[in-house]
Amino acid sequence: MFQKILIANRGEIACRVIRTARSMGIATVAVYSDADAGALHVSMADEAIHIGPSAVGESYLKGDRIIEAAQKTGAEAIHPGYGFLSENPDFVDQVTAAGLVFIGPSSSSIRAMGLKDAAKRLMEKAGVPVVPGYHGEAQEIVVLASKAREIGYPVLIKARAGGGGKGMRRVDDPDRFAEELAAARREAKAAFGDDRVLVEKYVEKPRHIEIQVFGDNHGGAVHLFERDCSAQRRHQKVIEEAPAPGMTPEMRKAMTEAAVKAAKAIKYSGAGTIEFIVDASDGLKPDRFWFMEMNTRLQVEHPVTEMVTGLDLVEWQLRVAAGEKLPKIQKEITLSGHAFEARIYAEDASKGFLPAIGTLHHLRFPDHTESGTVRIETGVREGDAISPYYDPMIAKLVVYGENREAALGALADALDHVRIAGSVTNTPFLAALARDPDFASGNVDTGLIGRKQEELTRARPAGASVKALAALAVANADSGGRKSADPWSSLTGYAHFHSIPRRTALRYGEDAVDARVATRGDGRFEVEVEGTAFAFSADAVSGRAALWPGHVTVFDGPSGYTFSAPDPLARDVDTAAGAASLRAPMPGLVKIVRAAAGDAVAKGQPLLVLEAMKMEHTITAPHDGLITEIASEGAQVTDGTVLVRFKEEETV
Ligand code: MV4
Repeated sequence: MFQKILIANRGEIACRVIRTARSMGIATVAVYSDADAGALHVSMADEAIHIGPSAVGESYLKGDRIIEAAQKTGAEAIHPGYGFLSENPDFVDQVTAAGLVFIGPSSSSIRAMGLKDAAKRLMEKAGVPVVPGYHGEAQEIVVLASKAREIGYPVLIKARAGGGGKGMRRVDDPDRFAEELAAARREAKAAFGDDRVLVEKYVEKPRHIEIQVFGDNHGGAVHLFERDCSAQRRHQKVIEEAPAPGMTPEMRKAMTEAAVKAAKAIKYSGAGTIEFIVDASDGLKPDRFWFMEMNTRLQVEHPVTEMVTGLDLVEWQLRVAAGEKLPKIQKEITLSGHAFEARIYAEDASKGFLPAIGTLHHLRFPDHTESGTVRIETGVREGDAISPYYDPMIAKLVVYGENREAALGALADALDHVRIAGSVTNTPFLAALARDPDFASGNVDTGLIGRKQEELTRARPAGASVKALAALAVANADSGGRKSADPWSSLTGYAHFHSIPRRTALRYGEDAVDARVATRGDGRFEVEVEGTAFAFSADAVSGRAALWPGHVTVFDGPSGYTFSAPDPLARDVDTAAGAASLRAPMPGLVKIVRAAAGDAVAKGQPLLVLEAMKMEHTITAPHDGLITEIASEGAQVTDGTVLVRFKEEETV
């Protein structure tokens, strides 16, 4: 077994691999970019090597720097995680040429599965069912159009170098085939540098059921049952589960046998996933599933398989890469219970899933629920900024229950107890999906979210009781309760008499919240808001509100409602800073600076451009003034960082 491995990845998967490596007594080396210098995976590893600037092309995709870091630290093997270089066959060859072990499949396996047409031909030859269609070498339009007619419309044109839904075109009308083919080719050429296509019969309302497979270097190959990943939005998986709802022993036998056959056909080694598309219009039938593609890596959703088999897939990866046989034979691998994984993202589902920005000022997850266990996989800590450089996934919430109903209850309950303040998240959307009747009944297909997106993403406005809780939290903070992060720690310090109602200066979006807070004699609190009086005990709201600089977030089920609340302490600072400085509204990169120290600027004049979450934000002068300091181009800032200082106005 390896003494030391390098993890060529970041975020939750890097933390995940380090955790198992540590449990096996294997030393770990992390690699990190500028933006990840303070990241969790860096602190978890035994050693850490800086590999370059924040942009992935300058760091995590720099295979030579990663190999150099492994050699420098004496790591014998490299775990790629997923994404980045995990399915780059040239990187695998470079690692091997450097005398290191790539923890994953051979470069030939990756190449064999990389082009969808060749992959399908290989699977067909191995006796694995593939979607009826044409995946030959001929690309002339007359040939393709003739094949489309033979297949029967509707058909799907797919880029052979594509994957994950990129470069696909559905054609219902034969008269539009030529123009759709031309468009598909242009898109494929632009995206993959390869405009060759295949044509398939379109499977209506498909389900996505995938089989986890594992091979070793001794000819062994097994399956670890199925996962259903049909709950997708724009080819991004949202909630995954194992086992698949409605799966029958007959169907499972047929799919798992096909998957193992596929793995053996390419002498696959390591963790892999065979993706099938399933026509479930008449239930799950063994003659209605077809090979879609093979993922030659460990997948994001592998934890649901781990939960229902009780196995550690990263441990298996390490053992197989070190030359060991598969740890179990097929009949020793059993399935019990049910698991879900929900991907928690910094994105605003109510605004078209706009990427969100911010700092995770408050980050808490439930550690259990009444009907099942909870497992959190994350690469961030409370206080981390959502990086504008990488996938804004905050955490994977994985739950396990003895059956699907229990697991789904655990999922909904756990989502209701996620507490994240400082950035908008998709948690309300995930909770709505978990509670959707079709999803709950297992009636899931890949179009479900698209069909119901409006109702699943509709934002629920803050109710009066939520506003009352916010007011109470701020009132308490104003009276000096801010010393502790928990706004409730000093509430009990209130004198036990009726206080005079205090107004609170809260804002919710653009609206002022007019609330009055009073202490009642019995140690309870009365809050009046929008004409309604609410009575609270000191601890009735504990754990439901988070105070962070200039804000309070109140949690109501899976939703967090954030109010701006001028922080009494920050107000002093802001007063000084308000006249004299301009702070970053969000974490990001100072991309362009349009002014300099010594410049006299006018209110509204653009001063700099901040790049955050792949968007540019122009920061303008809040008032006329003379600049004394301004951030430099290329500076990486977090929200609240002072970007510009103005000459203090002479006080009379
Ligand atoms: C299909 C299909 C219908 N018919 N192929 C999407 C990404 C890639 N894995 C292949 N995909 C599809 N291939 C035929 N012949 C529908 C999809 C598809 C899909 C498949 C699985 C999961 C989610 C999906 C979302 C949209 C389309």
